[in-house]
Amino acid sequence: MFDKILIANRGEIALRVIRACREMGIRSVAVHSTADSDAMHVRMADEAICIGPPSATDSYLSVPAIISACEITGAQAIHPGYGFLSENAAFVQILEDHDITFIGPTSEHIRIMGDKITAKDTMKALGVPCVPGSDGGVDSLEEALRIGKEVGYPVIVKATAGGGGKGMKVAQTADDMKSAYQTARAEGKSNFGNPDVYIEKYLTTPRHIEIQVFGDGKGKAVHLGERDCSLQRRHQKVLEEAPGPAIDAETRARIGKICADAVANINYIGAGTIEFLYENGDFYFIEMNTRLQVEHPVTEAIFGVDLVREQIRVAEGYPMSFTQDDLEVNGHAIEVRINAERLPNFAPSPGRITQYHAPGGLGVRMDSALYDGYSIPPFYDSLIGKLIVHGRDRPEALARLSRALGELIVDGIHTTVPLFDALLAEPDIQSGNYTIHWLEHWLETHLGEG
Ligand code: MV4
Repeated sequence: MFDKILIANRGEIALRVIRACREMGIRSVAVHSTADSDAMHVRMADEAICIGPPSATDSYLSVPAIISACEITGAQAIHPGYGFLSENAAFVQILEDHDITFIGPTSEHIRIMGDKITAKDTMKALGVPCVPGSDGGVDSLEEALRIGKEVGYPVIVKATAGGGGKGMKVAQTADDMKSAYQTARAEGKSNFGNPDVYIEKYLTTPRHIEIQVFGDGKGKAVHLGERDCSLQRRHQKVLEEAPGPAIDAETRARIGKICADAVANINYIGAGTIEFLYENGDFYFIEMNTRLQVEHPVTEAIFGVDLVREQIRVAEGYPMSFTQDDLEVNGHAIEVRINAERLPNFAPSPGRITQYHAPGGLGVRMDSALYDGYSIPPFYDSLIGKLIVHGRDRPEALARLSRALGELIVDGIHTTVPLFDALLAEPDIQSGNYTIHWLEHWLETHLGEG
């Protein structure tokens, strides 16, 4: 095994990785900006090293700073967490060239999946069902109009390098195509330096269902079912659950096998998520994420596995510790993302935590880097905790979530906790009857958002 791993991240996900390292007898190295000297990941790791000023560009995203920290501390591997450098192919390429192990997929797989046209071509060739649309990129307005006619309106024009909803434009009719095509191209170019776009049939009321996959890099791979992440606001997930309320065991096994076979075929290594839109009983691939995701704990809860431990194992060439036959869904899990944000507008609310009390008890997991007296710096994203509950079934998980939210105390700042109290009172949430547009609509009618 590795004897030392550097964690190129902060907050709750850095703690998540440090905890896995400690259980495996591996020493952990925290890196931090000057704004994070008092952060929990710095305290919890075996060693910590300052890598730069508050701005993430000059610290958590600085490739030279992170590689230097690795060399100074003698860490043999880097776990990137999520965000920051976790899906940066150029960074991973540098590590590959310098014999530092990246705990994650190869730079080639990151590059393929980072370009959505290439990702879709690849998945389609591997037998994964995709949204009908253009075959690859669309290079002219004339071609865009031809494809619009072919697949039928509404269609969506997407930037191949897009993300977070940027570079995505819906054309309801042919009259909208010129503007949608030009705007998507312009946004792709200005935000990501890549004007290439592709076109898909626009699905009006799908769910966002993502399949967790895991590969050993040597042609073996498994799936760990789905997560329903339809509840989003401005392309930020708010609540995630597993299994998906709309997915039965047979459907899970069918799409899961397609996904596991696909990633086995390309010798994919480590954790990955294959994202689908799910409408009228059919799955349509949209993107693949080549990292551990924020919401991975709901999958860990229902399958009883430690995904970070597995990532570390396969990165060093060990086999996965389970096969597909070992993996069985057990109960139901729900995660809510607790952000330092003030309702109704979700304005950032950094500041000093005057009192923090985490909920506990059966089936409750609180992943957070908060502590009494901690000051949340204003420089990073607003996620301050994830509350994950696990029950024997969905009603038990919902009741447990309500109970755990009641125990949670985060004083001194504003948080999104009141949102979850309100959501739990909604019949559609209680019954699992929601699509990707449900939350934005609810926020408009209940908080006057929009
Ligand atoms: C779509 C779509 C409808 N049809 N693609 C949004 C971000 C990016 N990851 C993909 N997105 C969408 N792609 C087709 N062909 C609707 C969305 C979408 C969405 C998807 C998942 C979760 C929330 C969403 C909110 C708005 C739009």
